[in-house]
Amino acid sequence: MTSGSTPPVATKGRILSGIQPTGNLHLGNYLGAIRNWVALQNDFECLFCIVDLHAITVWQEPAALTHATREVAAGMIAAGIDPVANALFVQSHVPAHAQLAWVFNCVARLGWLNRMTQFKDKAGKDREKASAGLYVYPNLMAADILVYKATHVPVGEDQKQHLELARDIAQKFNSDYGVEVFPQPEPVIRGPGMRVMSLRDGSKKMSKSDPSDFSRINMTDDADAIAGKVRKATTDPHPLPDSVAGLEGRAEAANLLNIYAALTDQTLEQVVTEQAGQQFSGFKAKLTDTAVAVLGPINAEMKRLMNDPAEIDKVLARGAAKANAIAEPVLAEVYRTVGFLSR
Ligand code: AQP
Repeated sequence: MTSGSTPPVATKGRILSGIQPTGNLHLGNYLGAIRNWVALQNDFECLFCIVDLHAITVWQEPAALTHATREVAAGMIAAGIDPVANALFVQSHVPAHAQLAWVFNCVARLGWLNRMTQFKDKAGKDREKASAGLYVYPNLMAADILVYKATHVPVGEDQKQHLELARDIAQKFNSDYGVEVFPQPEPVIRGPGMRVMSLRDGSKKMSKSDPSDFSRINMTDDADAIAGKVRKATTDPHPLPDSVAGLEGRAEAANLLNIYAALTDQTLEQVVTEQAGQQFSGFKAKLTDTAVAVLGPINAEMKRLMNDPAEIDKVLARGAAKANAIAEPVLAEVYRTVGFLSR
């Protein structure tokens, strides 16, 4: 580890965004996160982290994890993330994430972690069998953010509680040691911030780890696969309503209309008015065409990038070098503050 002074945060603010290489990127990742990150690049200094340390909090097949790590990188670049202007890197390539997370394991209180709803959701009924890593996942997420002194974090609804915890950890560290090492990272919400639900069950979010591939539209799906999945998407026997209120109790219809609205950059109200009284068959055909038009070019670029894994690895190595240059001095500052003997 090198020491020295911490590089200043860019005046426009620094953003840390993370994504797990736990499988295929899907439409939820694209509409709920990546598309917004692309827009944020213009206004902030951005660090995009492929969080493989988080991924192994639940079992990952090693070869699949390696493949997914490159595929997520390809998907982000194909969707418009600029890896030259920003840093796109793999979390395990920047050791300071795990090193700072250990310090945070000693700052965060058990009571704080016990309140994390995502642990309860992901651990399920058999909590005793969940990994210790899944339990302390929020401390690692705090380290992901604070090791860069990030000022802003784009968060979905499901990550808000973890960002609050990162803020609590930053504050407790500063006050325990009587320092001002960490800023209070702010949530940033840009775009519709939508939650895309499973195509099979409108009450579950679209997810990489859902065992049914028909539950999601992958960013790698071709036009035929998209058409097949939209055709098989769960619906109900009624025509589409003429008001948003008419979507009450119709989670699957609401999900498809929300997806269409996001893909066409319209509000849900506009789409409901436009599609009022339509049968699902006609609407699904429109939705398919729109999804293919948006995802087709991304899909083609992803395939091109995946044909040259060495080039992806090079991009990620450059990203890691940039990230390490920011993170190492922050970790050194933390170690000095804590009182670790310098090497
Ligand atoms: N269905 C979704 N709708 C909107 N946004 C979503 N995101 C994920 N699913 C949806 C957002 O994508 C970003 C990266 O997510 P992640 O990969 O770090 O973790 P996740 O939220 O746990 O995603 P998955 O697909 O559900 O992965 P698994 O199955 O491994 O848990 C985040 O900003 C997230 O909000």
